[in-house]
Formats: sequence, C-alpha cells, structure tokens
Amino acid sequence: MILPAAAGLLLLTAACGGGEADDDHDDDDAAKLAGATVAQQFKVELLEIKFEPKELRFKAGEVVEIEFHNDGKLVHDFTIKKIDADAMAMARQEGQSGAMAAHQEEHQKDLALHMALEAGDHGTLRLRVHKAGQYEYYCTVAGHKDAGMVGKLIVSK
Ligand SMILES: [Cu+2]
Repeated sequence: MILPAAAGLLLLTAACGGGEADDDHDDDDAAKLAGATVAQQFKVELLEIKFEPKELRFKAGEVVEIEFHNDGKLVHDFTIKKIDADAMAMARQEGQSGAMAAHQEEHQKDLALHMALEAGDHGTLRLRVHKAGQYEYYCTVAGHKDAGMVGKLIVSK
C-alpha cells in the first residue's frame, strides 16, 4: 500500500448486458455495491505483456473487489466484452478515495466492462457477477491480447 499513484484513468462501462437500455444503470450499480459486504479481494497487476494473475475465482452473486495496478510502462486496460454484472469503479488519489462510474458508451459500446490505467496508476473495481461461467478478460491495446494479455474470471454457482 505504498505506491504513490496519481489518479488513474478509469473508464467503466458498467455491464448493461441483455440489451436493457437504462440510463441510470450505473448509478443503480454504484448504490447497490457501495454498501455491500465484500466477500473477496483480489489484486491484479497489468504488465508487459500480461495480467498477473491470469485467473480469478469467485462465486456468482458475491461482491468482490479487484485492485488493478499498472506496474508496466505502457497504458493497459482490463476489459470484458460481455458479462452480466453490477460494477463500480473506485478511483484512488493521494489522500482521497472516491467512487466514480462513468458510462463511456460512445467509445466503448461493445464492451461490458472496461478499465484503463496509465503506467504506474492503480484503481479498484467492485463487481458482482450475476451468472456462473467463465469470462475472458483482456487488454484492448493493439497487439496486447495477441501477445498473451488475457485472463479469465471463473465464476462458480
Ligand atoms: Cu495492455
């Protein structure tokens, strides 16, 4: 907990899966998750060129927190293309811990979950996945996925 990270670039396209259009969806997610009990916490490093670890295991319906650290030299992101989940991004700055959830629909409309971090930054995602299954996460920066920057959420019942 010593990393003096500046405010990261956090973009969150909260999972509006299933095609329900609801402009207040993100706010609802944040409200539901803000006071929730966190069942598990994870830390994921973003590096050249991989995620560490490459697998996260938890249960459907439980609230987990994933802390992302970009310990690399490039911008990286954590992206899941399709997932039915409540999500809330929490930005951390020095001396401050704030929550923000921004809908980036115009840029990331194909992505359910997207969090980008500049080199050296970190940020936290609070997440509740509704359905058991395996969900691939990857980095959308050109070439990174092909180079192996992929991983898996393994969500059990
Ligand atoms: Cu990357």
